[in-house]
Amino acid sequence: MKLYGSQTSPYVRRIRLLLAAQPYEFVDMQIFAEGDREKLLALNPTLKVPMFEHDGQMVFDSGVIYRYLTTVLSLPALSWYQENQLTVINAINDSLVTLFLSARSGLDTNEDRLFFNIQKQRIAASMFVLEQQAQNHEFAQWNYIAMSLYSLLDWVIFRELLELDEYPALQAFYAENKQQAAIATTDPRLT
Ligand SMILES: N[C@@H](CCC(=O)N[C@@H](CS)C(=O)NCC(=O)O)C(=O)O
Repeated sequence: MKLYGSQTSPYVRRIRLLLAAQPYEFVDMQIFAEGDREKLLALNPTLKVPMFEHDGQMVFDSGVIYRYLTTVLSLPALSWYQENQLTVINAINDSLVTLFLSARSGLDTNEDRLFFNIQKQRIAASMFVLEQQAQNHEFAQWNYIAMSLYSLLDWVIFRELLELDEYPALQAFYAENKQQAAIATTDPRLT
């Protein structure tokens, strides 16, 4: 089993947390640096991480990798409710990546622009829903959904993308799970 990714990516981290007890090779790539970008392009035309290689099969996208691993590792399939939770987590993650890359491209994301405003509206609405679910203790089990949520929150803190003051239940979830397996070794601050 071989996982291609980067130390900072929250999408990669959720798979690393899932594989915490498994032997696998981690290929740490600098996806925006020239050499690794060529390697990435040769392996995956979407130019995104993570990718997963097993038994001569290459699998793209964290969600598809999870589905692949449900078979290989006999993990439980996600319920439709959990699928929706993951979609909400991914919506925040994707919009934050979009804003992050916009800022890195020299754009002022504080400008009153439709493109930036819809990302921010999606992030706020989705964070509100996750906060309510955390208040209802819906992330009490350390499963793939909780791992995905933790990876998102820690990346938000690491990159200073959002203030978490308005989300006390999500902060409590974050604090409660700091000691889980592979959290320390997958910390994005280790870059
Ligand atoms: N839907 C993908 C999203 C993966 C993704 O956006 N990864 C980011 C790193 S956090 C990436 O590779 N970004 C490169 C880019 O957007 O060019 C998944 O779940 O794996």
